[in-house]
Amino acid sequence: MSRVILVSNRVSDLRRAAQAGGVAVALAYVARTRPSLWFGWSGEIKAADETDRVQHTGRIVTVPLSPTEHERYYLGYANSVLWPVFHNRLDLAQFEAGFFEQYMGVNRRLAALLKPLLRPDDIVWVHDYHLIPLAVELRQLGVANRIGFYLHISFPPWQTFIAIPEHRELARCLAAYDLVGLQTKSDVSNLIDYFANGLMGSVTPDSRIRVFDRLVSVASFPIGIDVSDFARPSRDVALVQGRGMSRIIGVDRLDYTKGLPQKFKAFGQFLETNPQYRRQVVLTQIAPPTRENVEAYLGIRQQLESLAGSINGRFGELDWVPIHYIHRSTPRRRLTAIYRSSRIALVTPLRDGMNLVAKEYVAAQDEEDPGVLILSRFAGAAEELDAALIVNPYDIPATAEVIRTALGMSLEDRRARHRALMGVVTTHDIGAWCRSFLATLTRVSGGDSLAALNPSEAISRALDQLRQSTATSQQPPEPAREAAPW
Ligand code: GDG
Repeated sequence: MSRVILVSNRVSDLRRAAQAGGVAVALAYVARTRPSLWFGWSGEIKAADETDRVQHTGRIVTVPLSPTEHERYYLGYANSVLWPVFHNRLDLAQFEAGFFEQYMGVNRRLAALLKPLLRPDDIVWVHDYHLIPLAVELRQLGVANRIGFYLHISFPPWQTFIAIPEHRELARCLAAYDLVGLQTKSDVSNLIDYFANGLMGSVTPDSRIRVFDRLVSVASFPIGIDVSDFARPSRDVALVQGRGMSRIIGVDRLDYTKGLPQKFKAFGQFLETNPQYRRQVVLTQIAPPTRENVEAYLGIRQQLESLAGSINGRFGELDWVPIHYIHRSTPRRRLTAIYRSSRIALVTPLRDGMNLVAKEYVAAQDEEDPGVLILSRFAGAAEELDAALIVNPYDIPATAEVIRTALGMSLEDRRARHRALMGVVTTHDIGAWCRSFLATLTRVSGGDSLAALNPSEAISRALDQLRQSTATSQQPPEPAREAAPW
């Protein structure tokens, strides 16, 4: 079995329990179950002349960032340009001079540090938006290995993507991969639309996309979870469920994409319009801190604390606090128990690549008496988990109404929905995700076409549209900015 070289912004300590954050959780599984090497940023910031010191700890290899790299690459281009734009928040994007150059520069430096560690048969698997240019940089250094890319966040509609001044360079970087994996079919359609409308890409007869004289395969690989992590009954259930009280659980990094203010408002509205449920229900929101140095995150904590305060002040009693808001990370073992003892999971991001919490909640339920998943239509997970109660998180009164529906749902209905959801979560688990990405990468880099791999109907449709639009379009392409020669 070939070694998999995982490359991601951060790496996890494999000896410690998984950290908050979907990418860390997923890659820790791959690293534990395959011959692998995991390469990424150590989380340290060191003086520029110390940043080339690579640290090996078993199968983990890390490098530090310099203060400028941290500011302009990590806080800057990755988290103040790509993260907001890919989540449709152009209003929060900060297109500042110097960010993109550092972004390319860090990727160049990481590629040079990674290259000596590679063996000819290794599969290189690059993860997420921080590292889009890594393959271009590796190819420039002569690396001929199979290289795949997986984007954990959603890919935006093409009109949003072209707002990034360097969108063509990013596309050129994507095209250097043998395979680009996305979470959902609609992400794939968005990327194909962009290649067609933004770049005049064309489709080859074997369903690859030709852009910048490269052939790239694009497909969806919805990420899953390790079901066995959540399926074991937990011993401390009694500790987390108040007697006669129904718990609604939310677990989200404190991020503006997660729709937390809308969730609190919907819960407040539910209490307002359903007085019979007061003293019967609590909303427990676990919201560990994240990226607190990024400007756009400054207001969100204050906004949530103020909303929780005003809802608790308005409805709370001496013996009942409606919202439990916990701004700390919770141990993973404890999360399972909390999921299992919660009547409802309220998973209402405004935009989310997938959302693993939705799947974890399903896996943790008691099949005899399962809880109800309320899921945003804007989470990638909604494409697969259609047996959940699907909501538009912007529609606060409707979400409040769905909370009432969930609390009143019959045991029979809950069991039927849970069976359907569990079927998806079990079939498309983390192992299936990993196997199917790596198998597809191996096949497409060996010359097999995606068509031979039986792409879904939605992707075939998007490819057909691309074929048609490239056949009829007369518009000249936008002039290239500084082209990366490879
Ligand atoms: C990105 C994409 C995509 C959360 N709080 C605690 C904790 N967590 C764990 C959860 C879950 C993970 O972190 C969060 O994963 P999500 O998928 O919900 O969200 P992101 O972090 O935004 O992940 C996302 C994902 O990548 C994977 O591709 O689904 O769309 O944005 O596993 O359980 N874990 C512990 N304590 C906490 O307080 N132990």
